[in-house]
Amino acid sequence: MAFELPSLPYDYDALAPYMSQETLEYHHDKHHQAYVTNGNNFLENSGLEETSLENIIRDSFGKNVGLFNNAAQHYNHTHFWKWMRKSGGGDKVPGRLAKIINSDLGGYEKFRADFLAAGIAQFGSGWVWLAIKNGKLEIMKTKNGENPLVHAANPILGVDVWEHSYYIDYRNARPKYLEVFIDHLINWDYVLEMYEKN
Ligand code: MN3
Repeated sequence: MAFELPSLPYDYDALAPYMSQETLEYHHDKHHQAYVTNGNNFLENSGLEETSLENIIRDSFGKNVGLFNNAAQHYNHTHFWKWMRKSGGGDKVPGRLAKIINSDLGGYEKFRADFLAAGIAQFGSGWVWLAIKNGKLEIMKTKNGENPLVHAANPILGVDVWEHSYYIDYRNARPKYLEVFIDHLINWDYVLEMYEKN
């Protein structure tokens, strides 16, 4: 099935001042669109046209680099838009999820510190994740377009640490962008929704 660019689940100015309209216009309309367009070109005659996006990602990993990079980035960004909301973030974690963050990650404050540290430590382009691996929550980081699906895990939250995600609003200050993402943007309801699919 051909990839399609989803609309943003909010207005372009909805996340300001934390993430500007200009960032969302470039990031969604240009970057994500390019992954969709290029991904569709690589998908044609790949033998994976009828497979789900998740399986395309797993099956192309290490075999079809062009298809993998674009399909994974399409998946990552499709969820990334939904992992954010206006007036999100902070410790307003839905009860059930808060309990699991306590038991698996040592509590919200430790999750916040470790997630931030992982994002700062990721060298170059990549993503930082909260994922389920072996039945437990784990913070992971991956390079470029890779995601937990190709590391035997299922993502429930991810943040884009490619420079295109923060350079307009924060220049080179990746730590500031990550703090704002955690404190003001995370859509915990969608994180819970993904958790419950597992
Ligand atoms: Mn991006």
